[in-house]
Amino acid sequence: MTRTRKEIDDMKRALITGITGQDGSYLAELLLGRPEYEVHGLVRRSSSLNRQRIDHLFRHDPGLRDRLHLHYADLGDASSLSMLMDRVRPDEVYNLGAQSHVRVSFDQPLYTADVVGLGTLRLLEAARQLNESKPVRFYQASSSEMYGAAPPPQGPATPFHPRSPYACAKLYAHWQTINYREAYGLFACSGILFNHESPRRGESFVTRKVTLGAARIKEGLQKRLVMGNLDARRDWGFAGDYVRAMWLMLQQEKPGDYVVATGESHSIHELLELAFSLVDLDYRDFVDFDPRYTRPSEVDALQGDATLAREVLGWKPEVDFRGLITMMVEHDLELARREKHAQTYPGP
Ligand code: NDP
Ligand code: GDR
Repeated sequence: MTRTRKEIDDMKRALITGITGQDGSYLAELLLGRPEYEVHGLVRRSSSLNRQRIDHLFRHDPGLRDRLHLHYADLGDASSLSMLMDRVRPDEVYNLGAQSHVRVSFDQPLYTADVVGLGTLRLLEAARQLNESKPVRFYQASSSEMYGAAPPPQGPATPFHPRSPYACAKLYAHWQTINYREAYGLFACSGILFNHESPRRGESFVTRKVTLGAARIKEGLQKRLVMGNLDARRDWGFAGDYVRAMWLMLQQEKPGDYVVATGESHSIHELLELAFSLVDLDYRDFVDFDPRYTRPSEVDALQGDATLAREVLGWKPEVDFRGLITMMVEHDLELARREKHAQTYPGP
């Protein structure tokens, strides 16, 4: 599709770090669904391609393909971020890139601090420099993990008490984002998002591990599911709903920080109960405990208060806990059935 000069001048350019991740893929979809956006994604080099979550955007619709561009860079490499910022000159930057696994952050604390904490600072610096010649808006993916040990419900007035190297690094990035707003007048927002999931969730996070496990056990592809602490409680929403809140934050007149959550909390027991009941099984017959999946310091209970997001952004979640887990189990059943079929198919 050829665009006129005016249409090109009116285009908004968004830069997304973490575009190959769960949230990055939904956010890219949301922005490309709006004709005024051109989307630029930061990807890091790996020995084999890791773009399953965004492949469909390139495959199906040439109109989308023309407005989606990927660039090699890394949050660990400040010069690559400055070059990227200069080349793209984005109107909006969404910083979603991270070593995002809490348990892994105990095994790799320095790497996590570097990518999550300093990586954000590197990107903020590049954005600050661009902001001197053109206004740029910045979204930081902050996390409910920053509340950590603070008892629920957690909202904007709750004091932070991080409980992992990941959470400490996110808190550093959170305060840097606020400081760039206060010190340099950068339009910088921090979204404190509670857990959000989807069929695109990484397989080692608890919801996906459970929905995949239930589906594979049902289809006879797996016998047992080995888990950690089942008493923890989380406020789980749908990632597709949560990226809408990110976008809304950058469309406001003034920058601000918002909690994004459903306000409902469930234990891992309840998650297992629901997922296995959806495939007519009782989880107690299949789940084992292994301390490998516990954390040296745990976040016991999260339940967010998203009043501000509701009142100022007009945001509310569309998918509830049951709807979310049903969506994920159905998706994973389909995957398991395909895998089973591939195993038994005798070939042409
Ligand atoms: P994912 O783990 O699915 O995606 C993380 C993304 O970051 C991937 O695209 C990954 O690339 C990229 N990445 C990792 N390391 C680097 C690096 N050194 N340089 C550049 N990119 C890198 O996370 P989610 O989509 O679930 O989360 C998005 C963001 O929101 C993260 O910052 C996360 O910490 C935060 N968050 C998530 C919540 C949730 O419940 N999902 C809740 C609150 C905050 P690659 O594909 O190459 O690995
Ligand atoms: P979390 O998500 O740590 O909240 O961080 P995760 O799904 O990993 O854990 C949630 C809770 O489940 C318990 N748990 C297990 N977790 C995993 N991964 N595997 C298990 O086998 C298991 N058994 C029990 C955990 O102990 C924990 O209490 C996610 C990430 O997306 C972060 O990037 C994000 O910032 C926060 O959500 C909000």
